[in-house]
Amino acid sequence: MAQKSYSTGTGNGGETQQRGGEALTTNHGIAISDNQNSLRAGARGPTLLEDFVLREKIFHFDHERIPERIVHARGSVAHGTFECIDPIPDLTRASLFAEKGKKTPVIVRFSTVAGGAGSVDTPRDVRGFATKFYTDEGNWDLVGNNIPVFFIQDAIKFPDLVHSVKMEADRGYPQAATAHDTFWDFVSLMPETLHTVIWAMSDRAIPRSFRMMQGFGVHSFKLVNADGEERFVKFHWRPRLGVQSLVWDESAKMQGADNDYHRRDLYEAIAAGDFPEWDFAVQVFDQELADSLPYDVLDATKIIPEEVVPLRVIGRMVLDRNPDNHFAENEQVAFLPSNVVPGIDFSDDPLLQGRLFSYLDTQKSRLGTTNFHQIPVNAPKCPYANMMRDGMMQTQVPTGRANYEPNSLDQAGEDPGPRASDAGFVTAPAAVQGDKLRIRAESFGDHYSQPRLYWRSMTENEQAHIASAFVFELSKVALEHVRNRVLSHLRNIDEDLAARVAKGLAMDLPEAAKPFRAPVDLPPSEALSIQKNWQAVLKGRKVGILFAEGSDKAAIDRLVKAVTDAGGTPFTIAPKVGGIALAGGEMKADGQLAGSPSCLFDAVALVLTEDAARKLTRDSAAVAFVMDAFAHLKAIGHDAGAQPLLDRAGIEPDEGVTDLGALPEAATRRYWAREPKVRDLA
Ligand code: HDE
Repeated sequence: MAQKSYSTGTGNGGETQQRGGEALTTNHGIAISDNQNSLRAGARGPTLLEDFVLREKIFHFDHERIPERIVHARGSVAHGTFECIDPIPDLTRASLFAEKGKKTPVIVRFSTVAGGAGSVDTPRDVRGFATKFYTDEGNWDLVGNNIPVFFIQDAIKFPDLVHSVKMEADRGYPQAATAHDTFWDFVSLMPETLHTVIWAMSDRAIPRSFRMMQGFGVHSFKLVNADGEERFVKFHWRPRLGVQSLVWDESAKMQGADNDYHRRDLYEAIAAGDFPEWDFAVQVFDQELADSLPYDVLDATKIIPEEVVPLRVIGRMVLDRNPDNHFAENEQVAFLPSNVVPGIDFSDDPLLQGRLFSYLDTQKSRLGTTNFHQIPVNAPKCPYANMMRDGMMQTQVPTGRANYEPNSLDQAGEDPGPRASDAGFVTAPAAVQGDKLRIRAESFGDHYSQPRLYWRSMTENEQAHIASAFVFELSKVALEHVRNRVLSHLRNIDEDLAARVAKGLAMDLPEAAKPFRAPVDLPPSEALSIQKNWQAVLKGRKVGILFAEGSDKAAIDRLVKAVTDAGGTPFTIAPKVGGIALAGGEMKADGQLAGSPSCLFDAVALVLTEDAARKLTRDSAAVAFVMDAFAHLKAIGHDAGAQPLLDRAGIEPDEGVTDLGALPEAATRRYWAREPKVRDLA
């Protein structure tokens, strides 16, 4: 029997479509009569080599996988639209920013960095935030991260950084984790990593959702207007739901409960019409301001705090369409920082300059051909034409003989092909002079002031998370000299941080490392703290409602409605999913208790009779459900019947433990003040 839906080549230049209900054929269009049995000699005899249907099917299957990305292998994509809300023609000639209301289609790929394509979604890691804008002047790829700085200053260190963080070369573990010898060895020897490392040890590296992450272009780029005037710019995405993160124990438990937590979260939100949105903002500054700063704007390990150069919101992005096919849109999408449109230009940041080569190069190894731009997800949505020809998997059929330029074929009445135009991309002219040297600028030499700025911008609780993350990671480092060296750097960031980490490791503090440039005290930036900028909304958050036999159906219905009305997503959980008799009717649950631990929800409700609660005190999944919700600093709403289960889980009442009516409001927050009761932080 034929499959319901399958892909067919249309024979018109490689375009494929999904169609249904038509004849199943081979890749060469021969109709297949039987897709269940191979061709054999006799009913129980050997299979025949002649079976082209079998051979083609297995041949194709054998080659279905392509190399995964060397970094950012695990990612999730969504389509959407960028809209210009505050045009900036005075700053850039880029057409996507020219008019208020102008819309540009986009695809965004969010990713982890260190893990393989099949690894988990919630390790401690930087997240990629790569956007391809299909502008009417060609594709612009803003290939950013959710952390505004990077580990290294020069592209030549990238292979070393990545080798050190990936699973160790001999043993092949750990997967998707920085907590091991080689990563911290590299960090301890390269103090330029420390700013990004302190961000990675903070809650930024355990995001609650892709929908709740900021995005940063990281490097200084340039904007160039129609008069050729140029300014520096840094690009920022700001999630409308605010930045939200997990707590560490929760993120670790999620890895067991749902490998695909972030991918599922994004897909389900879009499928439900709950489209994630971001503001797009620029930080624009000129050379004079750059020269006045105590750090170098070409150094990708530095931020420019919002308090120094404010953000100007110029656009918004909505992601409203899920991919139709994971391979075609996620595995095959190719982002290139070298894709810029007229009006956007590169700075001399040595990390950016190296990236301009790497991403084009890697596509040949991953997608196998220089014609990767013809893959539908990568092709520009505006016309494109040039004299580049042929190559593996060429799918276009250019006509005529104009495959060189200049030519005068038009004088013979032939099509001369495309020509360069005045409207084309012009590199912003810059005077460059200097000796050819393999050297790092001295202005890149302060590695401690900005990590100190970050540390001092955090709440007390956020600082405790950072110190505890250092303790956790370094506790997994077996090489004592490496731990010592990391501690010696932490002293230059902040003595209190260093002392707390040393105490957490039960180690003595070593001498402070000798800095190349002595750190200075930069003013803290409120904008960097997640907790100080928390948006108390239920929109985008999920509430797990546990019920069991005999629960009050009306109370569950009321809660489901209240959560939905407030923009949240209710999810009902019971020991059995198929339908349970309740007071007031029968009810099916969305998930079974054993497969729906509370780490998957932002808040939980317990709607239980006393009898059922008593019974659940003997079910470790139910006890852990409540204990973990409390330990993960979540709101717990409950009725009177749930008390035996709360007692068994050792719940001490606080402002996050409420009755069912107060839960929708309480569920908009996390209860950080509870943390010292449930965890011994560094
Ligand atoms: Fe990347 N990076 N990177 N990177 N990067 C890749 O390109 C590289 C850097 C980032 O979802 C690779 O197509 C070098 C900074 C994202 O497909 C590779 C250097 C930032 C993604 C590569 C950097 C990023 C990548 C692997 C130092 C934030 C995923 C596959 C000079 C601004 C894109 C690929 C996607 C992917 C090289 C540093 C972000 C190997 C050499 C800084 C979001 O080419």
